[in-house]
Amino acid sequence: MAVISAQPYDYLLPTSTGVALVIIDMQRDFLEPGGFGAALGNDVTRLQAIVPTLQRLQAAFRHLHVPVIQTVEGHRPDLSDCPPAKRQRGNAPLKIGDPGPMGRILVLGEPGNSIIPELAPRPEETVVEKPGKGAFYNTNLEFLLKTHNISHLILAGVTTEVCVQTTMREANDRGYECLLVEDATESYFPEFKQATLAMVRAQGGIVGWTATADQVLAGLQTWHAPPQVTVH
Ligand code: TIU
Repeated sequence: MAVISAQPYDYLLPTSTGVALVIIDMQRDFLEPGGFGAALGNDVTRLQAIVPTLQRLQAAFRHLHVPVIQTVEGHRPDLSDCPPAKRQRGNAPLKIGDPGPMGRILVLGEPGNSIIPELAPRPEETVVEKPGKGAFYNTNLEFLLKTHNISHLILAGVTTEVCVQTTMREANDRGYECLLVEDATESYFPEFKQATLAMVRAQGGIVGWTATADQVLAGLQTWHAPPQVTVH
C-alpha cells in the first residue's frame, strides 16, 4: 500500500492491482496556433504552462515502470467517425477535416493531430485514439485496463473541463479510482479548471481525488507495481 496526500482525503494505491498515468490529448491541435483549439476561438498559449510538470510525471512513472497511457482526439480521414453535429458545432471558420497550417484539423495522422514532441510516447507505450471527448467512448481503453488489471488512474492533460473531466467521469462510473493532478491539467478558461477541481472532490470525492504532482510523486516513491501489470 502507498498513500498519496490528496483532496478530499488520502488516495491509497493498491498492492494487488495496477495504476496508470493517463495523459489526455496533449496534442498540437490543442496547444499550438492553427489547430482545433484555436479554430474554436481559444487562446491556446496558456496550456503550455503544464508541459514541464507533465514531463516530470511522465519520467517518474516510466522510471517506476508504471504504465503511461496517452490519448489523442482525432477522426478518420474520411470523417466517418465524426458526427455532423460535432463538425458543425460552433460554426468555426475552420472545421474538423478542413486544411489548416498543421494539416487537416483534428484528423488522425496529420501533423497537428500529433502529441507535442516534449511528451512524445515511446514506441512501446499505449496511445488511445478517441473520436469523442471521453476516452472510453468508442475506444478499447476499458478492455486494455481490464486486461492489465489496472484499477487506479492518475489523470492529467487537457482540457480540464472537457476531455479530462469527461474521461474521469466515464472512468468513475466504471469503478476506477481516479485522481486528477491539479498542476498537470489546464483549461482555456482558468475558472472552469478551478470549478472542475472543486466539483471532482466535493461530496466526499464524488468523482474522485485531486492532488499536486509533488504529492503524487512523493506517494509513488513508496509504491511498487505488481509484477503482472504492464501495458505495451
Ligand atoms: N475545446 C476543448 O476545450 N477541448 C476539446 O475539444 N478537447 C479536449 O479537451 N481534448
